[in-house]
Amino acid sequence: MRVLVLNGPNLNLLGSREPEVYGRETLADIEVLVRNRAQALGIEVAFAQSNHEGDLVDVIQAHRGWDGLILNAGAYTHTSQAIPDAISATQLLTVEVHLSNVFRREAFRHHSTISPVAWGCIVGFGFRGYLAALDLLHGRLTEGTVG
Ligand code: CA2
Repeated sequence: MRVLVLNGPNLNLLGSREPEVYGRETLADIEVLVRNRAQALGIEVAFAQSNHEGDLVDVIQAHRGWDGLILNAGAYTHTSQAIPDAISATQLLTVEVHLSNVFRREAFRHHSTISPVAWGCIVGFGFRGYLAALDLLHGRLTEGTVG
């Protein structure tokens, strides 16, 4: 089982500012936590981050045929048409993750262009959202159920 964990713009800055919104963990910390959980579950993971929308599309396309995608597209969540198109084109089973509870924040963060093409969305649980996404993908892919 192969899962891509993809992070969008500014998430490379995690841990440096706004810990009350995004937590104290750096993206490298989150990668270690995800890799440890993935190893325990027998999942191969690839981790990537980019500040550029087209790069995110390229990475998604390059992982066509993988089993799952855990995606925090950052602010592109609210604007991108190309990223959901890439998800639709590759048919990657996608869990959308947001560290913060976007529904407690500004109205522009309440809309996601990713959600309509995602299996589901996890918001507001900080780094734990990535671990939950991994568990959910593992459950669905091993049980063969849709839910
Ligand atoms: O809550 C999330 O995970 C977001 O995807 C984070 C995005 C934001 O635009 C979305 O609305 C919700 C922003 C990520 C910015 O990350 C920073 C990290 C450290 C310091 C400043 C920004």
